[in-house]
Amino acid sequence: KYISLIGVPMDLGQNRRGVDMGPSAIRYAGVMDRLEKLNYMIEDLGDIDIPNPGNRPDDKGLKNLDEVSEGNIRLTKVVDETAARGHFPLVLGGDHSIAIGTLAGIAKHAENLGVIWYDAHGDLNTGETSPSGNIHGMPLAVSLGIGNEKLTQIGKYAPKIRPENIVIVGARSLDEGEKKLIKDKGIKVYTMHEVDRLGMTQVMNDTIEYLKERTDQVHLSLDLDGLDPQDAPGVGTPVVGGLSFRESHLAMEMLSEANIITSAEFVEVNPILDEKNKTASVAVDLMGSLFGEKLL
Ligand code: DIR
Ligand code: MN
Ligand code: MN
Ligand code: MN
Repeated sequence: KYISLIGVPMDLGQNRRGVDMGPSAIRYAGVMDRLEKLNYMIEDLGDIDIPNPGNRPDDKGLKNLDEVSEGNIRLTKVVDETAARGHFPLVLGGDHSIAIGTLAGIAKHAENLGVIWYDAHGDLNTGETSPSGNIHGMPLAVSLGIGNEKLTQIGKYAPKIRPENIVIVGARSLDEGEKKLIKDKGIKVYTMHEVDRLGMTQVMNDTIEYLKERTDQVHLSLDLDGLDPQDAPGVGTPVVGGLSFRESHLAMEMLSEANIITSAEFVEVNPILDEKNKTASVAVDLMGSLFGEKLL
């Protein structure tokens, strides 16, 4: 089996500089060695070229719209080619706006793509509902075909995913427009309340069963801020009360056993805000579990 690493040094989808160094931080934390030990063939495709930020007013409330769009168009092409070669695309972020390109590249290779959105946030905003104008709060809406055309039309088709094929895990910060979209579209969400009540074992069992019934491939989009800031401090928008390292580790092991994940991205690693590269190390630990690492 082949895994292709794709770095995306994108920091224009949000306000905190430094997340563009996420791919370097994850490589430094030893992702190649870790996955090679699991008997995968790994190729590192290097980093996608991200345009410099322009010096002009926001586009209808969307910050750096043209640059985020162009970066994602380039990412779409690389993910598409990677999937076409039968490799597993493993995308390293970079802020979460890059999920727009990852999903645009991968979705055309599936009949019915499923998505696990592991995140403190819903990332279901549009220019109209966003409190920040930051595109990293919008990629899930964009992938549903909702939002600015310069984003929804990347890959020249929309939508990339159906609302009933999405499962959000770890949510604890949702804006009003996002709550409305979740209700209107019937998107399945395991908030922290459900994780507390049911435990991660049942949450993942239900998630796996749900996606197995209705999808043929599943993309894992893992925002490190889904974890609690104690375990993953190097993120731009930390929210207290998050998923623990242990819960996340278990979730990855269960996904590995179920063998349903066909592409993944680990995003929002910001080494400038981190403590001794802890968050990148956690990302690599989780990748290890996702790809089958076991103690015994
Ligand atoms: C907030 C924060 N909902 C926004 N979103 C974040 O700006 O749209 N997503 N941090 O990961
Ligand atoms: Mn930069
Ligand atoms: Mn996110
Ligand atoms: Mn988030």
